[in-house]
Amino acid sequence: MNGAETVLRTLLNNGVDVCFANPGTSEMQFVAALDRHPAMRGVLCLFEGVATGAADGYARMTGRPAATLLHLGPGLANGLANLHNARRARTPVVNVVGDHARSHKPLDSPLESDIDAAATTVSHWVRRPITSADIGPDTAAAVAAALSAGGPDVADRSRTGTSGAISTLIMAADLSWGESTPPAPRLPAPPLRSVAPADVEAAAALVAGPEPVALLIDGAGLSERGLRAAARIRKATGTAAFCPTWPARLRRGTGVPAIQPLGYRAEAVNQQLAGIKHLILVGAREPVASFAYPGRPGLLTPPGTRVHRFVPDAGFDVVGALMELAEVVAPDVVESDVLASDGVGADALGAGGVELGAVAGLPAAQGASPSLVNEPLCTGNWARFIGSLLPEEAIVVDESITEGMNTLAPATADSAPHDVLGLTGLAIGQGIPVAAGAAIACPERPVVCLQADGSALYTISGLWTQARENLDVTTVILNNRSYAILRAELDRVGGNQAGPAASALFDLSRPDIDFTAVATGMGVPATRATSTTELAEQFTAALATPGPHLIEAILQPS
Ligand SMILES: Cc1ncc(C[n+]2csc(CCOP(=O)(O)OP(=O)(O)O)c2C)c(N)n1
Repeated sequence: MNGAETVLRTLLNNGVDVCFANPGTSEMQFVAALDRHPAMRGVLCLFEGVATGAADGYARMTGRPAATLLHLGPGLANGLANLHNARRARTPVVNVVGDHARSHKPLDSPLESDIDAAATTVSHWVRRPITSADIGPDTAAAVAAALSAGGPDVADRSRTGTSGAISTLIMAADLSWGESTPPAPRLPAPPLRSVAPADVEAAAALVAGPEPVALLIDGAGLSERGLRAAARIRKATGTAAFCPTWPARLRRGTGVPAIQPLGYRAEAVNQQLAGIKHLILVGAREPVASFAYPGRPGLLTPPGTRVHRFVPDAGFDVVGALMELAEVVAPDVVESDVLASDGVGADALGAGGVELGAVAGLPAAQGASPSLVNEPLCTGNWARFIGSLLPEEAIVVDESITEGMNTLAPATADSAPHDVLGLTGLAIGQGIPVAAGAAIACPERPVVCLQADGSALYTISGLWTQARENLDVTTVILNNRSYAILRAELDRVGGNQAGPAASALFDLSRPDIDFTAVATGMGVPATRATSTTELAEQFTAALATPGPHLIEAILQPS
């Protein structure tokens, strides 16, 4: 057995059986070993950002890491942006990066670069096996490290969401082709940590006390069990709850207590948190503005609000902590009493506190026909139609950027129950790859990728992987033919009105990009919609036919 085979077999022993790959010469031994071990599913990605994004989507849905197979420093570097998103999502990923044989490295051949430096920017764990005896144990350690931020076992992770990290194993070619020792057995993942009883009591005192309190929940707390526990707390005490703008994974829809995402812009968050005296972090980071703006604070917590780190990070048992808190402050409210209408949004807060489950004017839940006013598609209407037609147990990948920023959450609060996967690290180009990975993770569930046009183009070749693997993904390109968010940002940083030179850098026309032609060329059947009726018809037809589809929704300026 050679070293590459030891890596592959150790990955399999440790529950890693999908590998999103873009290989080169230094990874050929690993590629050859795939034929001897069909239990490992190799998935070809035509750009490394697709491989790393797909690994992220896969693990967000299974709780188990996938492997990526990347070609030296440049291959890893091409995948960094989506590894950054995965790191921010706390997704477990195991990168296997090939390197030159050690005898070859001093020759400074063309692909020689500092792989370790590139890996360190996103990885929680980086290691190079030194001898053949290290290969099995180091590979097992890579998987354990990816799961190190918590999770008692694989089955539990898949129910509750991920709390992992990025591991990068760098394999010198001579170790890959050399004779190796046997694969290593499974290493247990470390258990989630529990919150101390004193911390539960302290949080309970705040929640049950006289001053306005809000929970900010992330990680596994956004699973159905977590949201039900938060809804119990709210029902007994009136405590509001929020989640990040674009969480890694959020359960939403009928029967699921709704939670209000914090707005993307500071002004919205200021409104949402106005009057709150205590903000209790439950597996969430303190809210900060995504960027600095002249004269504006970066921290979004209002000056009079105290922040309490009840569940410091997702390495803790977030759901368990919420349930313990619910037991203390809401012992008489049982889970079955908590309906979607008991959402944990901030409706009690006045300005800015709109409970998503109760937003007026939305189409009825899935199955009922929305009032189909046939009008040109625009920012204001597409989400309502998608929301009303969303199938049961859909996985919604949200890279809708400006087009869904304020509309998607309310439009889907009453949709059939589904999971939403968000743009955690704001490195765009995540949607199409994450959708591919999620579809491989959950072949029985429909995946709906709501994809802004500019962001789509970074990793558009992921459509080809969706076609190659015949994945059940319906991509809706929200085509406003611009980097719309950047127009607003120019103004917000004090850059004044965009003149012709600045405008040219936000404009995706001249020429218009024909997404239906691009998709068809990659093997994904595609249609174009310009009106709400066309979108509804094409979306329904795409969902009814297995395999990937793309709908290019041409949006008029609102
Ligand atoms: C990797 C990366 N490169 C560049 C950016 C900067 N950026 C943020 S949003 C954006 C444009 C997004 O345009 P689009 O996807 O069409 O969405 P829209 O703003 O039109 O809603 C860019 C270039 C980024 N966030 N990440």
